[in-house]
Amino acid sequence: MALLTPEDLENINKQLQAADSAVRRVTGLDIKGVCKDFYGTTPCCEKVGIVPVTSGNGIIGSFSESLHAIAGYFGFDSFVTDMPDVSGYYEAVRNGAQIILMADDNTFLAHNLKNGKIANNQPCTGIIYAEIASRYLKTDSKDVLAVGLGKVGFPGAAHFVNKGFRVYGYDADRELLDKTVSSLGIIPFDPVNPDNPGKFSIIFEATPCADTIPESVISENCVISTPGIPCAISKELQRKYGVELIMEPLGIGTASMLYSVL
Ligand code: NAI
Ligand code: 2YC
Ligand code: MG
Repeated sequence: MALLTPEDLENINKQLQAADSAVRRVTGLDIKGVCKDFYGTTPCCEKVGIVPVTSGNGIIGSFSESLHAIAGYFGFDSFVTDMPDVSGYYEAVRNGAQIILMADDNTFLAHNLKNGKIANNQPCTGIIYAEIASRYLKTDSKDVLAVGLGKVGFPGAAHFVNKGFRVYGYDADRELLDKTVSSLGIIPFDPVNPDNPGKFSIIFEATPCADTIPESVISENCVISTPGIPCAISKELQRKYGVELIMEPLGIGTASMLYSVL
């Protein structure tokens, strides 16, 4: 499980603002607008209780504080409990939290105690990054390259399929790629196969590796929507092709979770 580091979360507000500007350029809406339109929900004074969790690798420096800043950025009233774990959960409920946010090493959840809705960060992240890319205003292409088909990538690829895109998928795990091809009906991407489209205007990446997008598939002004950490392309390639990069370590996925449980 690729865990966030405090370095990933530095200047989270600045990272969120930069991502919001990119989302606006790509879709015409800000992150809030995409979430509102996609989920059909609007926040109305739900209080968010953020509970630090000490299990496994333990508390990640600035993770809870980053969630507090992210919740505030999207207009939610939130607080981080003084206590972690079970005591923290109790403290959150006693202090009026309607939505609980908490994460161990495997699951990051949002749970709305009032309506019972619950969300998992991995599918919520894959789906919202795919939704943003699917709204790219500057292309009418319905071809998408999806690299990385795991817990975040698979739901993202499935979302593109559900929206009627032709998805070319690639994953380093051959067995996983074969399973995804048969379950989603996507086309296995092979960089050297002449039948595959050469270049894409919409690329989605969700891997824990850097530089996973080959230069050969990058078209001028394409959108690369990638929750994957570290970044899927170099700054040099981003500049060379005028790539619109949608990439942020935690906030876009968290907004997707919150809007999905309202
Ligand atoms: P996962 O391990 O379930 O899936 C990753 C997939 O990428 C695997 O199937 C693996 O075979 C594949 N892969 C690895 N290297 C590859 C390469 N060079 N080329 C093609 N495929 C390759 O991991 P998960 O949970 O889906 O997370 C993916 C990434 O997204 C991680 O870096 C994680 O930290 C990040 N993440 C980011 C979030 C955000 O809000 N930005 C939220 C959640 C996860
Ligand atoms: O500080 C805490 O409460 C820790 N227990 C938080 C652990 C989060 C572990 N998960 C991750 O780092 C990744 C993130 C990208 C979001 C989902 N998984
Ligand atoms: Mg994010």
